[in-house]
Amino acid sequence: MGKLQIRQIRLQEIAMPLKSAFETSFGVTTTRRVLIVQASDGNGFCGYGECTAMDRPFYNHETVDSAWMVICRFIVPLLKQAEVTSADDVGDALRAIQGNRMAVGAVETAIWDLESMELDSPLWKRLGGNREVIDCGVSIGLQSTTELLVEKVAREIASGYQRIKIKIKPGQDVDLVEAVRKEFPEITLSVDANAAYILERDLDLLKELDSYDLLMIEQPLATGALLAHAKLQSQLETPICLDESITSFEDAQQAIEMDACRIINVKLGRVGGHVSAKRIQEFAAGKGIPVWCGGMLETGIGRAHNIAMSTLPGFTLPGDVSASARYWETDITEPLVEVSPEGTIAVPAGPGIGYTVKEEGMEAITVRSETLSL
Ligand code: OSB
Ligand code: MG
Repeated sequence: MGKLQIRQIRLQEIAMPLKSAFETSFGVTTTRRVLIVQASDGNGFCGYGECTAMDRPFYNHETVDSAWMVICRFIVPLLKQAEVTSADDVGDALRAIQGNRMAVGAVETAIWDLESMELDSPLWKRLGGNREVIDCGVSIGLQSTTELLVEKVAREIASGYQRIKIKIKPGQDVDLVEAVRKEFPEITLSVDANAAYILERDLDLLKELDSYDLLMIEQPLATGALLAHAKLQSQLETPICLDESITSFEDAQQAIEMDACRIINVKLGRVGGHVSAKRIQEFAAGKGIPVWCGGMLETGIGRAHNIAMSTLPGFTLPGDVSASARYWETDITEPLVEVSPEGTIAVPAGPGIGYTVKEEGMEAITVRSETLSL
């Protein structure tokens, strides 16, 4: 292993308008505020990571602002103190930090990219990936009408995506699933509630979803409600997939052992970076639990890290990693992340994340920046 030296961490907040608003049970996103982390070694190499925190604490407790503060005030000083010399050790160096996994993950993933660039090696290979194409699905937000939703589903199926996920919330659930199923009886379909249901109130409704041959029901109940998810799973045929609830290896272990889920959505940010994600997928695979890569409306940088993670052997279901052009008029990396007519992404062959960051393009949409020396 090369001796890594981290000399500088640069934070940049950019504003990226989405092509179309993305609505979930917790709210609407029209512009993505994104915190990008750049780690440099002082020898001309740098690596990039993306903080997946949103601007409001509605998906989880983190925000762009909280992550910014945690990185400046706690992560950088701890890294300095620990004199980290490999990307593998970053998580350990930061273990005193409770929660704030998206802040940690942004820095950890940037350092993985940096180290891979120094070693002139593709990140996905260094992580232990074993596939050169990944399978893709799409996540479709809540729409103003059911007809519009059905149209959107048709468009994504025509593009080749292998799995369609639609967002649901109380009042917009069984009817949407019914309409999509009626039009597309054969597609691989799942739903994502983003924690909007309550077991005691909504059990009958959730049981109704069982009759639509869904691949999974993602995060129906509250983030902390592992026990309630286990109770629900015992009354459903459809596998429950946990997203928000899984913030660490321990969460994954506990959820699997208590049968609170039968599938896991792994998000790099939510679990704190590549080492944690790798451990989770390995444990899940050992228990026969499939995992897939979730998305947080990432720019090309986060997308590239997601692609690298998705090459790990446990990622056996299509993820929410889809084409840049679905979200952005112009992305900050090149080439664009593109999806084949078969619904796959070819894993890049170049070193690091394998995509080039367009620094001038990023500068033009930068809202604030800060550079910290180590
Ligand atoms: O729950 O998976 C989710 C977007 C923002 C926050 C949470 C979620 C999502 C998505 C979109 O479903 C995934 C993507 O296309 O990036
Ligand atoms: Mg989700």
